[in-house]
Amino acid sequence: MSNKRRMWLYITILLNVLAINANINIEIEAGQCTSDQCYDDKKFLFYDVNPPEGFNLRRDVYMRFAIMLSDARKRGKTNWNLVLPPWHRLYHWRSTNGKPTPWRAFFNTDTMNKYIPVTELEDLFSVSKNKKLKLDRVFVLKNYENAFENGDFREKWEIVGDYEECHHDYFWGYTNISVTEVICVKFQGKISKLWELIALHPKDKYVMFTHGEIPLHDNYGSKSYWDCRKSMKFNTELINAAKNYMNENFKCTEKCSNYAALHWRRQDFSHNRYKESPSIIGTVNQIDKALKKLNLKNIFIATDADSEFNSLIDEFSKFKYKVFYYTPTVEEIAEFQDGGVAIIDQIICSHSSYFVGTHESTFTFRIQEEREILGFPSNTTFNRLCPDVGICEKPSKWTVVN
Ligand SMILES: Nc1nc2c(ncn2[C@@H]2O[C@H](COP(=O)(O)OP(=O)(O)OP(=O)(O)O)[C@@H](O)[C@H]2O)c(=O)[nH]1
Ligand SMILES: *[C@@H]1O[C@H](CO)[C@@H](O)[C@H](O)[C@H]1NC(C)=O
Ligand SMILES: *[C@@H]1O[C@H](CO)[C@@H](O)[C@H](O)[C@H]1NC(C)=O
Repeated sequence: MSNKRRMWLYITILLNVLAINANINIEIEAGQCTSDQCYDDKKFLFYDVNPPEGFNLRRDVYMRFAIMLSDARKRGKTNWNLVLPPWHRLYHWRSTNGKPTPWRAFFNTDTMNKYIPVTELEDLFSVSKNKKLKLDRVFVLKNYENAFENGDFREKWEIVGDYEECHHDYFWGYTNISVTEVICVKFQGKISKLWELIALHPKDKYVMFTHGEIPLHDNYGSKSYWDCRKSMKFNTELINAAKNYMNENFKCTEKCSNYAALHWRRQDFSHNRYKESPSIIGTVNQIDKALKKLNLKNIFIATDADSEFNSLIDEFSKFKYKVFYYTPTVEEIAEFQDGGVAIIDQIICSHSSYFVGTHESTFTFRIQEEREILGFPSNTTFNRLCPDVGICEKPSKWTVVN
């Protein structure tokens, strides 16, 4: 998973460079909407993501599809709605109720809906007259074996015949969803290229793509990227829980000045990326060096660490820091699940006066974006933990475009 993510990141950056240099413009082949019928004739785009991918990468995949629809709307193609894939059986989640969870449990779907029309799957059910939902087409996306054929990364797709992996019958745990036809497609390139696939069956009303992480952003970090990102506000209960915590511990609820925050991503990172992960002592030394200069003594820590977290807290105490962390009550765990608890951690990190994150963690990236939106100076945001020894690449700065 980690190598794939790295490759995805490189390709995204590469494509952006290409797009800037060569001013690549992708022609959308699907017909533009010209008649009134477009407005009555709603169509629904479904997508799903590679099962092991985490919550925060999935948020980025949502943005790719949302921007794809928003860009199409600007060209007059207004009949498509994005169906929000329920959160179900996430690899990292330990406490969940096991049921498919709608997006409104975590996000403000009203503000999302102002960016593009979004529909929760369960709401689509409630308007459907039948007991079953039959999709017209599922495109099962698959990477090319070699992304750089003859040394070039070229955008392309190709329908491939039946092969073993190419079937799709998992619909977030629902057994009353089925599909008329599954089409297997090797794909590489920007997400707007999916319109070419949709155009193959212009009458389709319910179209789905699996492996939504394969198509890339058309313009990562552009104004439309940030407009979409801003629309992904968290749900009010989670914001209130985070703000209550901040108010109790730091007497502030907006841009705070009296605590630093650290996202200490461990678990799979300390195994798979041990070369990039500092030791416990290494972590404390780095934070101490930064916070001394800022004269901060309060440190809030968000982490997925297990028992080693206690050792980290002990070390910090030796340096006379006051360590804070959010511990949900049993009721809060039941209400918010792991997903909501993690978001509360993210909100608290987002409002700190100084933030240090984990290299290449999408959980950290989402905090950095939130801080950009809140208007913190970038030098308080794009800071990373370095490994104890060896080189420490500077974090990429994706600054907000308003
Ligand atoms: N509460 C809490 N949970 C965390 C924290 N860091 C990671 N997690 C949990 O671990 C999951 C994995 O992190 P994600 O960032 O979502 O996973 P990902 O999208 O694969 O991204 P990476 O961080 O790049 O692996 C999160 O969704 C949380 O459930 C944290 O600081 N606090
Ligand atoms: C599918 O099943 C779920 C419960 O398992 C139900 O809530 C939903 O309404 C059903 N869908 C349709 C289209 O009837
Ligand atoms: C960030 O930059 C500003 C302006 O250069 C400077 O005044 C401030 O001290 C810097 N903050 C940190 C945390 O380095």
